[in-house]
Amino acid sequence: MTGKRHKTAVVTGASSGIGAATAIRLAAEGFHVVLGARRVDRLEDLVQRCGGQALFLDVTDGESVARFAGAVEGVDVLVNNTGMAAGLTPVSELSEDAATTMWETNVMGLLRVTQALLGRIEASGEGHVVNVGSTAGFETYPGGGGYTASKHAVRAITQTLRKELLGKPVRITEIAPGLVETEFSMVRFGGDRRRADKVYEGITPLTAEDVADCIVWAVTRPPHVNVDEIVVRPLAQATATMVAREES
Ligand code: 8X3
Repeated sequence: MTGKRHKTAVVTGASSGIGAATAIRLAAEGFHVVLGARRVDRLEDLVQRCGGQALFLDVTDGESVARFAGAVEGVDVLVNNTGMAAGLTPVSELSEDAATTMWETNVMGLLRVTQALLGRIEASGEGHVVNVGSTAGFETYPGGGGYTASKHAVRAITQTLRKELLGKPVRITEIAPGLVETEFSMVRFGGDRRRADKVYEGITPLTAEDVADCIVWAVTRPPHVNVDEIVVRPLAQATATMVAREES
C-alpha cells in the first residue's frame, strides 16, 4: 500500500439506510469516506465504525452545501444518496409543501452537491458520480406523483451529465432500487409505523446492504468501465404495483 493514495468517497444521506451501508462498504474497500447528513450524531457513530469524516449537510440549503464542500479536500467518488418521499397523495391533492420538499431534497439537493464537487471529481482523474435514483424514476404509480416526478428528474440529470461529461474522466451511474426496507416508508408516512410496515408485508424486501452492494460493485469496476445503471428489486416485485405478497 506504500505510496498509494486513498481515494475519497463522499456519501450524502449517510446517517442511515443505504447511505450508511454504502459508507461502511466503501470504507472496507479502502476509501476515505466523507459522510454528510443533518443527523451528525448518527454520522459520528458511523465514523467510530468505519473511520472517515462526519460533516453536517442539509442539501436543501445552498449555504450548508457550500460549507460542506469547503470542508472536503479531494473527491474521487460522490454518492448522491439523499432522498425522501412525503406522502402517497393523488396529484389532485398533492400539497405544494410536500411537492416542494421532495423536489428540493431529491432534485435540487442532488444538483447543488454535484455542482459543488464536480470540478474536484473531474480533477481526481478517475472520478465517479453515483446517483441513487429509484424504480420511481421510470415508472409511475397512483399517489406517487410528487416522488416519481422527482426521481424522473434525477434520472434525466444523470443521463444528461453522462453526455455532458463524455471524454472527461468521470463515470456516471444511476442505481435504481425498488422496495428497500429502510426509514424510507416511515418518513413517507410521517412516522406511521403501521402504514410503513404494510409496504413490506408478505415479502422479503431489499435491505440497505443489498443496494450498497450494487453501488460498491459499480464503483469498484476498472476506471474504463462505466456502469450506466442498475435496476434492482426484491424477487417478489415486478413493478411498482405488482408485488407477490404471501398471505400471513
Ligand atoms: C422507492 C421505490 O416504489 O416506493 O424508491 O417508489 S417506490
